[in-house]
Amino acid sequence: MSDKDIQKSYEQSAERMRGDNKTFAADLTNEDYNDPNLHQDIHQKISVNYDNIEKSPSMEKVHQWQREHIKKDDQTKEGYPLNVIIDPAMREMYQVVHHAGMTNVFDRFSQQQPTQCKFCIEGLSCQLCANGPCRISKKAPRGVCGVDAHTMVARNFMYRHVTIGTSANIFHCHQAARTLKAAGQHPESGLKIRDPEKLKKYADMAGLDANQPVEKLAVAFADWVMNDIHAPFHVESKAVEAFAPTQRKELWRKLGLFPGGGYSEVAYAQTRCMTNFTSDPVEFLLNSVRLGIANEYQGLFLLNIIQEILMGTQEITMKQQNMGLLKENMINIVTNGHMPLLAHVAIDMASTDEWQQKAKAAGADGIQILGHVCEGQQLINYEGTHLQKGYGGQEGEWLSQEYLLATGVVDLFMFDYNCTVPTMPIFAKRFGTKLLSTHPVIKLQGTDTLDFLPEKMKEQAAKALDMAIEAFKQRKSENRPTYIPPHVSDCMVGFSTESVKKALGGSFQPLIEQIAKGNIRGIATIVGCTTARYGQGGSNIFKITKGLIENNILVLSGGCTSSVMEYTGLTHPKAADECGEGLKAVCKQLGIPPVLTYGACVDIGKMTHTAKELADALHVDTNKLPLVIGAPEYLEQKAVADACTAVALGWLVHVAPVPSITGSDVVVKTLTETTETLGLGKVVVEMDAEKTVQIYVDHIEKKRKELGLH
Ligand code: XCC
Repeated sequence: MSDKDIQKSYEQSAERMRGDNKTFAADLTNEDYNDPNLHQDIHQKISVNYDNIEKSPSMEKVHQWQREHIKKDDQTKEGYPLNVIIDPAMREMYQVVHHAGMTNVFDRFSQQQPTQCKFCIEGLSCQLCANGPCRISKKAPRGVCGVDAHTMVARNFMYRHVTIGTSANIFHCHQAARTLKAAGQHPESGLKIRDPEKLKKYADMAGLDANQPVEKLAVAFADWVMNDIHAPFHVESKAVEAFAPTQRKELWRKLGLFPGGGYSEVAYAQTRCMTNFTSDPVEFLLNSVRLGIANEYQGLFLLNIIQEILMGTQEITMKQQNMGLLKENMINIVTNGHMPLLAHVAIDMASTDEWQQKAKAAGADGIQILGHVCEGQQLINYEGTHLQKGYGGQEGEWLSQEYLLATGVVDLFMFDYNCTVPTMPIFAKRFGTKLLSTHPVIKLQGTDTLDFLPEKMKEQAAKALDMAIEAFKQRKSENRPTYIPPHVSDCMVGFSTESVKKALGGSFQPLIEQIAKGNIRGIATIVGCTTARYGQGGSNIFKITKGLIENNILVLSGGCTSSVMEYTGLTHPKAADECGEGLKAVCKQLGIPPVLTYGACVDIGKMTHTAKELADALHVDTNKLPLVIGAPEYLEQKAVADACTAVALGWLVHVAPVPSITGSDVVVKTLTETTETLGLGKVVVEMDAEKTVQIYVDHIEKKRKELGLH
């Protein structure tokens, strides 16, 4: 067959499939692609004006405006997106990017309306086999294979959300364990074991000999973790056995939910999703809960422990957040993602006189590394990173990354998985930023990628710093215009099971007493992402959290929600004044804010740990606690896996926007009612902030009653 014949067969297929003899993408232009090589003339074409924007007022006034703004009902389509963007820096930079005509997340959300498909929104579309894609309607109540609406929705839920989210968290844990092993075997790697006591404690719980030399113990514990992750699904997980609450384990065994090795669990679950395999919808949902358990104990929980061993446990302190921390004459490195493993070695190095001198030799005042999204929320919390000279503070949430590059002063943007958007190469090219992926799991078009080699982290970190210095020199030599929005929030950070306990004088008893007295009615963990949706963009998180603290509910946050809490002032001790009387008094007495940031969305592992210790102190199972979980602006698959973790642990979990389950009443009823009757938790979906707060309050009061508290 000649090339011409092959071409012809493609054209004919395209014609058959969509009635046109070329691929659809042939109608798009170079501007519609993210490959930076297609944007040669981007500097001439896109003119950026930093003056033609409405500047945000001082932070104090911004806080006032935010509070008045969310009382009004105007976070919908009219006035979008400036009616949902409540971060003062992002408000400014959105205007810059929008006026320049560059693609950006909020404008893309608008472009996607109203084409977003209602079948997909409800979970009623399937693209698994070649008979499809199938969409369920009254006229066509089954897919071609015969699948009904309930199975389709349940299978989509597990396959598209829970398996991916679970494997991503387990993958993260796996990389952390590799790093811990390298720290034990290769001291020349720049890795340190900053918390050997924690290593001993958890190695001992794992049944290892904790009295061996620390380096050897690190290797043994890392191997133990990796072996458990890689075990078969039909062999019970040792990590779940070692770290999960006793009563929960009994329940999970009874319900057939006790997981085996994490990766194998994901493979098993995905196998069940193949066309014409499992078709019982409830099976998919229970399997999702089982994945939620692996997600926690072979993912979040262990990766948190390992990262604290490497970076040092949290310490409560005041730090700063937002774009105003960028400095025009500094070499600015922003590190993005969720695994600050290379980043923490880079911070160590950037903090040395040697590297600060190199920066000065390049004409800069110095070199600083700032964190962004969840990676940043971890760096701001760990003692081993946030006390360092080369650490510059926290930038923002995932929605702001394109706008961040548009400041023109980010010299290097390095990232691991996830939450680096695909358009970054275009922004990097337009604004002179160097991009560097630090793990091959994430490759962007036209962008350098490092192999993930923990043994070589020192060399790799040096490469990153050198790249940043070169980019800075280039920026200066071209004399490029820049603009840094001057906004900075002061925030109290560093909360974790240990640091909270320490602040309370060594035990959770004082907190339990406040809960028992009713000054604190209960605890809400408000976690996860922010979305670009109408009514969201940070606004929904802020509204709900305000409502909770006014009702004397203490809030723990993690993920991009923490950035929202930071730029709205809720992580400042002054926010105590906005609480109900009981919580206000407790916060004032302890000098803490009513929102305690635990860090990243992956730090949910620490929150569940705190909850477990509270349950232990009260001698009750975890599902008895006056505790609720919420992801008011969930975005991606890990959040859904985390919701399944919460259900496994017996908690009420609220998610918004509504996940794609509303196409099936069996699925909705199972997740929102039946699971609770089994001793598990349940899911709540509600888009209205005030109603959400009421649901939380009612649930907490119900749990208090069951505990005999008034
Ligand atoms: Fe991404 Fe974590 Fe979500 Fe933020 S919270 S949008 S996952 S960066 Ni993790």
